Amino acid sequence: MMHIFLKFLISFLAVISFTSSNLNEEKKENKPNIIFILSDDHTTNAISAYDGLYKDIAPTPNIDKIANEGAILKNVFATNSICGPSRASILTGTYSHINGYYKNYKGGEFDNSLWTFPQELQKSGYNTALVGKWHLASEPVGFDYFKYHISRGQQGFYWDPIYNDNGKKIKENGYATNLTTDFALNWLKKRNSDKPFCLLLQYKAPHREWSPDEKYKDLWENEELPYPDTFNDDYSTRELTAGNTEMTMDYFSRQDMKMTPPDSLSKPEKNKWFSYGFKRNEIVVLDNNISNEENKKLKFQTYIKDYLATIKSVDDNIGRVLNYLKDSKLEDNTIIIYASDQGFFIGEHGWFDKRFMYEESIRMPFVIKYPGLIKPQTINNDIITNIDFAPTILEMAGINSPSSIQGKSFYNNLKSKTPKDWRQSMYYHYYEYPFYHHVQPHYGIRNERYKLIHFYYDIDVWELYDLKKDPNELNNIISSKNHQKLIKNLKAELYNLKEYYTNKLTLDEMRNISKTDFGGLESNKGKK
Ligand code: SGN
Ligand code: CA
Repeated sequence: MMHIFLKFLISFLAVISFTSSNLNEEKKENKPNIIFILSDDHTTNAISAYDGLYKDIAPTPNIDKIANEGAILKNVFATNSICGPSRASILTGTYSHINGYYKNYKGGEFDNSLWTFPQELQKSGYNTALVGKWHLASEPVGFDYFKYHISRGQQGFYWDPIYNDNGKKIKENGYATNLTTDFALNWLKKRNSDKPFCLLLQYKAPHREWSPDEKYKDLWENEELPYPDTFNDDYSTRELTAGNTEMTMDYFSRQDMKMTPPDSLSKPEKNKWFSYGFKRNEIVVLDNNISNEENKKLKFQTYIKDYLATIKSVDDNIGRVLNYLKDSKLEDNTIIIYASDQGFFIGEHGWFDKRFMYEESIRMPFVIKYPGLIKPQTINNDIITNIDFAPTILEMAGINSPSSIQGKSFYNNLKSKTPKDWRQSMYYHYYEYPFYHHVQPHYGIRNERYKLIHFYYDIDVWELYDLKKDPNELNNIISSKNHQKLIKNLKAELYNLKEYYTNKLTLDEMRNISKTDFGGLESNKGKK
């Protein structure tokens, strides 16, 4: 009896494995659809799948669902932690010094004659679309359809946003995260279904000024949310770098704090009133009857609640996309990725914003689902960077990348088959200075355990962190006697990486690039 049962079980399993291998074969013939969802400034510390401080208070069930049904990547890093440059690296698979987009919009314009992965997909028969935040100044190339945020230097608005809809300027009514999803789903419903598709769905949220949807405005109203461990960092070992920024709670504006201006003000006066807080001598006080220390905490509470609430809308809307795929039977052959252009500080070191090579800023969230080809609950810890996205997406679509791009496909890593020669360290370089946020330009190297950084603009400071012993990067051990040999080796490896990625710029040339270019600001005036 047992024998017959076993025989039955074996043939049953054989049928299953045959069907699933057939399914995979079929997938190779039918090109997968791709939905690449990119948000703006979403730190892994605010995604429950990454196990951050707010995981129980503000869970992200839909992002977690992608991770659970596919892979979560724990060490994906931006190579220049700021919006436009990271987007340019994602699209071109190259470093800023190769694609030329070092700083945000007002410091330049992305050269749209460059090769990008959406163009390659379009050329290979994909139907392509971009909806939401673009932020690269020049017109998007490689899309059959685009509808992207304009106004405020292409940052766009949370409420009643204005879009460039295939060349037409359109003001829409409502909340940006919901609207951007509506437009993406509308395009998916109307697309030419004879072709595979690639949709870039790029949310403005949770970018500054962190405006939540009406229904989420008062979530956690009477609660005091927890503070990160380094909230009261006094920068004592890093005063010239970490200690001299414009990213502390002192730099929140009245608009960030959602204060109400007097009725009597004209529109320009109101704008000025709202932007109070940006300069060093302008400090927004929420309550005159409490200490500076208590005011700092109060400001953080407003900030963190608004930030997490905007993420709740992002997560809800990802849920809408997942439901659409399921209902329209597209789930099995669609790759879905969720990432953000860089990380963000949510009170760590007493900061908001990004830019620094410190962990919270460079680590990008990255979860991906590809049914049948990436195993559910895959966890990957390899060092991956934003220049690797383009070749990976193309390889999954069965398309070769040109040899001129610098990134490497991590498709094998996602299948738990990391190549033996996979990189052990990454090269980083941040340029924009002094606006916004006064972060000294720097470059550096990070491997699994150590991080070496050189700040060079108008200071000459090296920092070394042991991420194993000091994960919060509070102790700069550059002068430690025991580490001098390591520092020598890391420096050599850093210069090798710089050479490998062919960054031939001298320190003076790099300083020149860094200068905030007010001429650029003027010359970009009038551009959409
Ligand atoms: C705006 C923000 C800055 C932010 C940059 C870049 N100020 O200038 O706080 O660092 O964008 O952000 S704001 O008050 O005008 O919002 S990025 O994500 O586009 O790089
Ligand atoms: Ca950003």
